[in-house]
Amino acid sequence: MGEADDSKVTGAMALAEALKAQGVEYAFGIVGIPVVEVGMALQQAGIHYVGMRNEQSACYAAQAIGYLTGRPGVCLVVSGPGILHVIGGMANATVNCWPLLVIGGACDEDQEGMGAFQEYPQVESSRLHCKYAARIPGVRDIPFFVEKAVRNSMYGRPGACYLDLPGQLVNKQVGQSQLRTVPCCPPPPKVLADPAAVVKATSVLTRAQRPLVIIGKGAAFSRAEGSIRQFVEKTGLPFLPTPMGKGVVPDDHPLCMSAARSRALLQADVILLLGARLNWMLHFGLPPRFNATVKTIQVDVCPEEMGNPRPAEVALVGDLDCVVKQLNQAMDEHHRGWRFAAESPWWVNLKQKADLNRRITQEMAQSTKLPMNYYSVFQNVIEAIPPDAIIVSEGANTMDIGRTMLLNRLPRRRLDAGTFGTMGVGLGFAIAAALYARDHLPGTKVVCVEGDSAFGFSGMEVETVCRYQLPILFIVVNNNGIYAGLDQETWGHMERAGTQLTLVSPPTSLLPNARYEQVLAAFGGKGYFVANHEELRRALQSATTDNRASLINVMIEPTSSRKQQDFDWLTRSGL
Ligand SMILES: Cc1ncc(C[n+]2csc(CCOP(=O)(O)OP(=O)(O)O)c2C)c(N)n1
Ligand SMILES: *[C@@H]1O[C@H](CO)[C@@H](O)[C@H](O)[C@H]1NC(C)=O
Ligand SMILES: *[C@@H]1O[C@H](CO)[C@@H](O)[C@H](O)[C@H]1NC(C)=O
Ligand SMILES: [Mg+2]
Repeated sequence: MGEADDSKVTGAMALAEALKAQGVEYAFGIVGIPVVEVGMALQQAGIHYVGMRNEQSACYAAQAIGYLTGRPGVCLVVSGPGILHVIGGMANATVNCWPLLVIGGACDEDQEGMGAFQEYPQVESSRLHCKYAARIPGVRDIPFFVEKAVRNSMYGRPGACYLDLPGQLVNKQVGQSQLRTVPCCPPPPKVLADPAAVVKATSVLTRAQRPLVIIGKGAAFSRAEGSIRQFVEKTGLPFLPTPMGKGVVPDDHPLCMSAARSRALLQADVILLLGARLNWMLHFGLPPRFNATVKTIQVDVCPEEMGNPRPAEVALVGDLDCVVKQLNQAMDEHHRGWRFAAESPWWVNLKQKADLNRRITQEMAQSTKLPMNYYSVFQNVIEAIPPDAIIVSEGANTMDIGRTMLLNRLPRRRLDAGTFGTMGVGLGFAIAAALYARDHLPGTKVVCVEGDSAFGFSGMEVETVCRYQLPILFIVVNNNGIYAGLDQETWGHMERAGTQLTLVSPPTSLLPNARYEQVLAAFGGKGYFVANHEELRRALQSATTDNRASLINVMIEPTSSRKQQDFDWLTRSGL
């Protein structure tokens, strides 16, 4: 091709084409100097661009897309403050092991060190929070860096990657033929576990008196639902999902022992961890929540996770789905016909405890007392929403009780505050889930269950939801506060006493009876304010069939809480 007919491309166009070539489907962000043209170029390249109202939400949406599709979503932000606003999101994606690519505009390089507009050490700031961070040196290098960042975000343990785009590159033109060409990186290569360790795992498991399988979100991410279901059904072993492992095997499967979670963890003698880490969510695998002598069989894609934080009896490194297939095969070869006895003392013990816990929960769920409690609200929600809905949730009680009450029957249908326990992720996750549902799972409803405090972190994203016509159903479980609030009357006494509210109102309290549904209504969505079960049922019936976004603001007892727990769950303060 001659110099004369070598068509020119800008940095923005080269970036968009490179992302498209790497299989990126969605980008979320907020534009400004110097990335406005990048946003437009993304759309020209056929990548869905969603303009959000806060970079954090954009970053959460992009990482949820990474989890749902297996390839990273892009988060596009401006320099300086834009980058600082996504650091939390990058950290989150890395803590959660979700692929994500953040692209930040940067000041022009010839102004660096001079106090340029929004100048900030962006690559350095990102580095701690992601797997790979680099500045793109020139337009011709863009395809190389994009492929490397996309590949790094997915390979090994997934996480966030960051690319810095100096402003002068955005509109700089080069001939198309000058771009370094890089093919689309394939999905991560699959790794198998050591065959001898696989055989050892089956012999440890089959000798166990009180075995337990824990299914984590690593299993959901690697799409291991088929092999895991086969494994638990073949072996008849009890299993527990972690919050985002819910649905890999249905929550209402007879082998699911979520209702006896504490007992199962405490008394198990062998635990098979499938893509679940022994972090705070699993109480580190240590006493008092576990038996000190429990043996663990770890299955994880990340070798560094092995033996963390306690030695593993068997360490199986590899792709979750591949390793579980290996386990299935080893069971057939070495323990053909073996099945953990359904009449064993362990099963009897677990079922007794699960039945007892279910009865207590059912009693609270059937309560007709007003104001409503969490359990009776969720009972109505689960009866009204489609069984295959994607459920997004955040809050404290709202999320914890919702994990128990809102069942998932399919994998990757629950997104919540996860490993990092971050408030503010819900709206971004819901927006990503709604786009994913629209394009990949048509007809699937997205239900976003928010505590009233949690909703406040990113509530203005409801404008984004209405702008892109995403038919999300929001349910705000409103107890007037963080963990608990005050009722209107008590608040009123305080106000009328003319006291300085900043000195006396509890730090956990929020404005009583706040009308969150009106926020959505302001942008054309449908809001409902409900204070009793009948109103809730009617609102759910109407909202689940509505093609608009809806928000049901559900007033509950301000001091409603969880059923009595055997162990405190991060509640040292007693709140
Ligand atoms: C970014 C962030 N800031 C603060 C917190 C502390 N925090 C934990 S849960 C929570 C909100 C809980 O209240 P709500 O969402 O109303 O749920 P509820 O327990 O009242 O149902 C807060 C602020 C957090 N987890 N993340
Ligand atoms: C821990 O396990 C051992 C061996 O299975 C058992 O003897 C012991 O009673 C268990 N301890 C607790 C606290 O359950
Ligand atoms: C990070 O993403 C996870 C997904 O597991 C989410 O649950 C969590 O709240 C997020 N945390 C932050 C800091 O964004
Ligand atoms: Mg609350």
